[in-house]
Amino acid sequence: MGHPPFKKVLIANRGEIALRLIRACHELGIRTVAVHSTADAESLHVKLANECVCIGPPSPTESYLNIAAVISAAVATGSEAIHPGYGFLSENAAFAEICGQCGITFIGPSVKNMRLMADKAQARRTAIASGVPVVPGSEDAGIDAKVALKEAEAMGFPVLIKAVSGGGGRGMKIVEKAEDFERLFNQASREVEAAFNDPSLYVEKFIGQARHVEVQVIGDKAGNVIHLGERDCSIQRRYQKLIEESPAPLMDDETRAKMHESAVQLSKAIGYGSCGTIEFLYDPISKDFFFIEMNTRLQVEHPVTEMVTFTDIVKEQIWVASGREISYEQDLVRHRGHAIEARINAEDPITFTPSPGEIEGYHPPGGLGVRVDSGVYDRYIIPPFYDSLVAKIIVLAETREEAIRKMLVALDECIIGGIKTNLDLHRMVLNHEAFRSGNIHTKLLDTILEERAAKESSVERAA
Ligand code: MV4
Repeated sequence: MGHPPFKKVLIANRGEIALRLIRACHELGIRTVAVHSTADAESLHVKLANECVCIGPPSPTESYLNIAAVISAAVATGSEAIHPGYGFLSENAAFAEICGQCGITFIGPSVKNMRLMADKAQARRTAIASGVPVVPGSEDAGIDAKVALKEAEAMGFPVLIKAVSGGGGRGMKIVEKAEDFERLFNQASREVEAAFNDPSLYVEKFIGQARHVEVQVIGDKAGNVIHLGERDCSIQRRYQKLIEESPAPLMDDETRAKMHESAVQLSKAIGYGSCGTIEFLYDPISKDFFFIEMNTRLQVEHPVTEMVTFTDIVKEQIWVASGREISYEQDLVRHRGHAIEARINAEDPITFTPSPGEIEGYHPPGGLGVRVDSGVYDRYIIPPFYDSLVAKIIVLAETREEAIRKMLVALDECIIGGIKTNLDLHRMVLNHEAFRSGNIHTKLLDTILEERAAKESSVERAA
């Protein structure tokens, strides 16, 4: 089998992703260290890792985001590397830098690449320079509303004001007309200064009714980069993704290939040496696609790509972090079938507020082509301090239609008692004719929710 990439890795995360990372490490023959808050002492990641260290009280800032506590745990346990998962410290360049200074390998990209892509205006400029199509927008990021208005007028309304230090939709504002611009710009500037300690904004032409399509890439420290195809993540609400799938439906092979090529081009241009995601907006009518941002981490939805390509992205990410080259060439990546992921959250189906508490009765779905990534069990008490993701159900079938049917059966089989979940919302989306036709877009979930609200109020009127 040869020697493993590391002897011991610390998992700086919790929940389903901590389990996913522990699994990959153990398959590679790596020993694992779990870190946890006092609220997570009964969590599965603590039980399944080889060792565990309590790093603080429930509040994320005092535990999973506590750099000194995480680094101390790694040093104390003799961990050679830290995997940050997603969220928490995964895109914190200062943390990655400190890991390096302490002689610990950060399992992720270089600090330089993290800083570059965290600055969304710099990311734009880098994409333009590497020949990748980018949304028309301001060349110069800044804080001057008058200068920005000139640029907005040149590109034409509606425009989108975005935070240089934002990303993932945080701090975004749509501006429909010139009269509203200065007021919204100054308001955005104050808000993002408070949120990110950086008031810098940039402006882009707003692309409505587009799809959110992202390309999974993986690179190594020798400069090789391959892509593992794309995912459509258009089914989202307030930038929280609900359903993801691969391949993206109703996209012709030529456009698909161009998008893959663009993602590889940008990654190669920056010498990207880990797994990462290049986000695009795709307009299915004009078939244009535009780079919007790059995520320099492992993403929640990585399993759909793993299912259709039969690759283990986490294992590859660990190998390249240890300095090994990518284990296969682009031509050897084969895509088969259609995968869909449904994010099952503990939340109120109407208000979307979190619904923590004790799980009373738990039965995850199973069968051929059904994967469940979860960190919960029967009688597990979901703490109120973290995000509400309970499980990801991922299905793989020969076609999109079969994958949808498989998912509907899996949802029916899934029992999660004692708490509120979004299982019914998933059924509603998967049964919706627009979703089934493949004509999906970033506003579809809002539309489906409006239809539901209208139906319910008409039922009320009839009663
Ligand atoms: C956009 C856009 C339209 N035009 N940029 C949202 C998350 C972040 N990664 C980038 N996002 C978007 N950027 C331009 N120039 C549309 C989105 C977007 C979106 C916007 C409104 C409502 C839902 C959305 C879902 C995905 C992406």
